Amino acid sequence: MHKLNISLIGVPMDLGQTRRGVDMGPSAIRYAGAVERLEAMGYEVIDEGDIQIGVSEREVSVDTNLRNLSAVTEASTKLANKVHDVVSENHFPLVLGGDHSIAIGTLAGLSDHYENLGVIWYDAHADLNTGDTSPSGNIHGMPLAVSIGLGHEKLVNIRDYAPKVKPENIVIIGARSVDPGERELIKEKGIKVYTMHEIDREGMTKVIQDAIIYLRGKNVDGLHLSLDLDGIDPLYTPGVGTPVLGGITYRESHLAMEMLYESEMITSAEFVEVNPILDEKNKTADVAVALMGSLFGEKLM
Ligand code: EXY
Ligand code: MN
Ligand code: MN
Ligand code: MN
Repeated sequence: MHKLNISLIGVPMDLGQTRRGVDMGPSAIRYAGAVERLEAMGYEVIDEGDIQIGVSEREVSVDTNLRNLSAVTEASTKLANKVHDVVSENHFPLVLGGDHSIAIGTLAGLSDHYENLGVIWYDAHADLNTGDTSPSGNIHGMPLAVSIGLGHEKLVNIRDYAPKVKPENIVIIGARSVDPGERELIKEKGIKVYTMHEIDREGMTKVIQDAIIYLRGKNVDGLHLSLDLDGIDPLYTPGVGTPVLGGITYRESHLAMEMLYESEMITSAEFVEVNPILDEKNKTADVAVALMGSLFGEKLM
């Protein structure tokens, strides 16, 4: 990652799931020193402020089981337009969530800048549900499906094009809670997944090396990192809405970020699902900021 100016975009979104507090994620991450950390490394950081999020719908929609569909669509569209503008200015978009439904907007704003965008999805979950397979109706379990063109047409067609990403350009890292419908889709679409099994067995070094070789082989011309803090073990990141035991360690995550920096492939990133109400002394936001340091090239010596 060359020293592009970084545009920080906050997305105080909690409508993609049902737990309160994740809308305070951007504040918690700023409070943990994101801007200062990156500036200390020599980057120019432009804090673009927060995307305005509407309120959830009062009435339950009759034609869909997706919660808060209109409000999520509206916010995703605003975010997509903002991300699009930031990339047009040749800035690096660094998006702060908010629940993971925001990735719908981020990817919609990014993808038409690239011929062949790649995505690394660092997460305990696959986020590949559609309205038909979702056990919850929560849109934060759906953004990756939406980005490959599957799901509600309102979400799929944000910025009037679809799909945003090719399934073969996606690498999921850290998966350990995958629903049956998601598992089928992974097989059907040939999505590359490194579960906790591969991380335990081969180690994070091999997993990231392989992921980089795989994505280079796909000739991606941009690479987005979508980092859900629940990918990491809740021991280190307790402030998330859907924690799953047995996750990636803090050190493995730093190593992953350092190797991604060294690859010089990352062109955008988002850090999502930080929920300060569920957290212990802003620990999860602190981890997010520490990992940002490694992703942007901070050295120990
Ligand atoms: N797979 C479950 C669902 O769709 O409801 C849980 C999704 C959690 C999504 C978190 C943010 O990554
Ligand atoms: Mn500029
Ligand atoms: Mn997620
Ligand atoms: Mn998750």
